Amino acid sequence: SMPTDGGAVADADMNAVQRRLMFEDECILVDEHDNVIGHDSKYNCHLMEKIESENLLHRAFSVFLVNSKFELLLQQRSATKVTFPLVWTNTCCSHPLYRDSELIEENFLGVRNAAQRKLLDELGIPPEDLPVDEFIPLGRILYKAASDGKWGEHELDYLLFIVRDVNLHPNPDEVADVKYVNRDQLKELLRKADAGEDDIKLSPWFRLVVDNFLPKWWDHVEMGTLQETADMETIHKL
Ligand code: DMA
Ligand code: MN
Repeated sequence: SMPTDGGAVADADMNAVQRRLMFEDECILVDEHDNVIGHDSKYNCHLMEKIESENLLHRAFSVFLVNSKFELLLQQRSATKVTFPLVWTNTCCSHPLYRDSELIEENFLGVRNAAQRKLLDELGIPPEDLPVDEFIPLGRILYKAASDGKWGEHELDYLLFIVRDVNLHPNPDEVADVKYVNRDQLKELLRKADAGEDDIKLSPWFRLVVDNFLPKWWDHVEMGTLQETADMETIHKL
């Protein structure tokens, strides 16, 4: 059936898999300094009205996986995602959940564990192919972005980089398409998105990372000095 509230996904129209995750996933609420202050459902954390009225901010992560040729793996979100359906974005994004294994702050282990869990869920990459120690935390950003009238993001997002050749088995509930891009191919994708060609849309957080960090990361990973660009002290408000 058609959405009834101006394009926003109404509860009754929500895909069953995504609805289940909206209520089962318990996100970690943080303050602007990334201190844990509580928890709330994924549903509440992504309702723009709640975000605004209660100033809800939750912890998230964004993985940037490149293969041994330093090509970046992108995904197109499935049409059934409640927020940002069909947009192209970085390899994998989600939220560490309010559970012991994903709340561990030492060595960013909670966020790394969550990344390993979702790379299996979304892209079918077995955990043994992605040892948690291989994720390189490079920074944290804080941003807000509306998806449509009802849904949006307000996140403190850990940026994780990993260099790895992997086998992919994308999960159609999560992912519509995948592709690797080199620097020129990403430039062409950005141009198309800006020009509105081929219906290409990019996620707002991917765009922020592309504009603020990715060129430098790409320079450094090619030189073998990626670790030098890591800054886990600053929280960049974008
Ligand atoms: C949320 O990603 C995290 C960021 C950085 C946007 P998502 O909407 O893909 O989360 P999930 O896969 O859990 O639905
Ligand atoms: Mn979120």
